[in-house]
Amino acid sequence: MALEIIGSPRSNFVRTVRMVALEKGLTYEHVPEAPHSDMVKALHPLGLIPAMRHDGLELFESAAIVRYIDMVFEGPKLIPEDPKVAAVVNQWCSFVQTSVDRLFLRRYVVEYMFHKDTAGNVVRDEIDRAVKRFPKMFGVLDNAVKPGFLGRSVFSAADCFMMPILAAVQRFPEGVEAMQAASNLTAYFEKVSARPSFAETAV
Ligand SMILES: N[C@@H](CCC(=O)N[C@@H](CS)C(=O)NCC(=O)O)C(=O)O
Repeated sequence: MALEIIGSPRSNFVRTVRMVALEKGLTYEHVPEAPHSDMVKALHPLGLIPAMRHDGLELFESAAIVRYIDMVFEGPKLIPEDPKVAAVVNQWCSFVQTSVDRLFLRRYVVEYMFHKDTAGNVVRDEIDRAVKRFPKMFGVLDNAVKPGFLGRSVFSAADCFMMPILAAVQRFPEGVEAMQAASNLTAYFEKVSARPSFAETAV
């Protein structure tokens, strides 16, 4: 049975999983379901995306899906076999999936997109609080990509988590400004943007 990746292409975590499949050289079926659709609710207890189906297995949580795809299919290892190297990759995957996603996506991008007052103006309280934390987080990430990729010199699953979030944070002015001030991160973003897995999953 073909690998099915379920979830709207606009979701950063759906994009991560699709990037992983493409980096492995897989042909997969993308089912662009919105969160909380009947299909998604049947696959995820909270109705979140992404979800995956393959060979009788149904999965949710991007980290679990990424690990499954990397383990089961041929192609370059996106989480290396060596335990210490794998631990570092998993560390950065988890950091991006939790702390970076929370700050850049949930407290910034999502607030810009969906938190409006009755007149339709963006409500800035949470955005302004988030932006105050940008220098620290951009500094951490700028340092982490110094080896060439996130936390190391070789492309990995951590980059598949990082890139969609970096693309999203640059949709709004404070994100653009912070990115421009982070020279390593800018060079990293430009370099990884050229990979077909990133270009082909753009919306
Ligand atoms: N920890 C989950 C997070 C999934 C998640 O938050 N997905 C978002 C889209 S990026 C979603 O479905 N949001 C809908 C909602 O929160 O109602 C994972 O890594 O898969």
